[in-house]
Amino acid sequence: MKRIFVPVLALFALPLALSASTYTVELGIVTTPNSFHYKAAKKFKDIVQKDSGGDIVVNIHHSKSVGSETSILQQLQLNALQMGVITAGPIDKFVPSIKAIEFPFIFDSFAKVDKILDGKIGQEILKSFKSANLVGYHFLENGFRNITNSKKPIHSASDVKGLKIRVMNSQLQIDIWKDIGANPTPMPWPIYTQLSQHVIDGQENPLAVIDQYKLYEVQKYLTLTRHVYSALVFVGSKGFYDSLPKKYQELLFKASREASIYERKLNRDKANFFLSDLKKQGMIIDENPDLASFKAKVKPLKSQFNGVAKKYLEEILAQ
Ligand code: EAX
Repeated sequence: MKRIFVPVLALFALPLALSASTYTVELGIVTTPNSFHYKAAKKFKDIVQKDSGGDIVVNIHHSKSVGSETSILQQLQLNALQMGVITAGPIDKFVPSIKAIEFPFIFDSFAKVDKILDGKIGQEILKSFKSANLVGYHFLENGFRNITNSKKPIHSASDVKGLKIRVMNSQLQIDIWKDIGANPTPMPWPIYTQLSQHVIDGQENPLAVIDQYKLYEVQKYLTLTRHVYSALVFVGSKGFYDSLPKKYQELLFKASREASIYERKLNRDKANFFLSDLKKQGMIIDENPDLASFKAKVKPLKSQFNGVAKKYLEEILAQ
């Protein structure tokens, strides 16, 4: 039966698929379908396909099936992929000015986050993606990052001393954890295996990521440091963008904006759920760490900033 039906189906399906759409967007993310990255990508896909009447098809490649975030960015530069939902951290190798929003302890509320990211500084950073042969479409949200580890409770910066911490592939993130006193190693996400095999003692991520990746199985201690606000970005290939008619260029911006607004709300609405679930899973949580001790350690990092990143950082700090 199969031998007869498969070729017949294929004959019908192929010309249909070819005639139905003019453009294909291959979209890469490193996280699994239960992540916020995926939910945003799915929303983007739905809007683009619907509003283009099927003329643009979006294929989502999740769970690192097309490589790490750094590799996705390189593939976007070459138009080997057309879109990605990427964490701001590893983007700073491509777009240095984004470091300004990844500096520790600069955001004390979502209101300030939205004001900066959707305001002049955010818009200028997104525009500067062009210089890296990329398109910065819109900011969305990973969340405030918190430290976890398998060794001991962390209350103040001195407790971090000597711990092997995985960080994102970003010199700024390495420097932050060096200055706090840890022994940081950059690694691409995901890192469950390295944690379970004790190649590293700890890591830092938003509560949603910690919970969705079941890091409570391999990390006993969680400290609500909220040290870095972790933005995600809808990033695209500039080559692909330039090849599109204007109406579709505008559609990609519109779909990114709508998917970002949708995802930020979803993420924020669920914040309490993740904290209570991590408690339920048995993590030992310090909800009131000595943040002053962490802030004191990272303060000197400001002097390493120069150029536009320095200008943005000063403007953010002044607000
Ligand atoms: O969601 O690499 C990381 O730590 C990022 O936060 C990643 O997006 C996981």
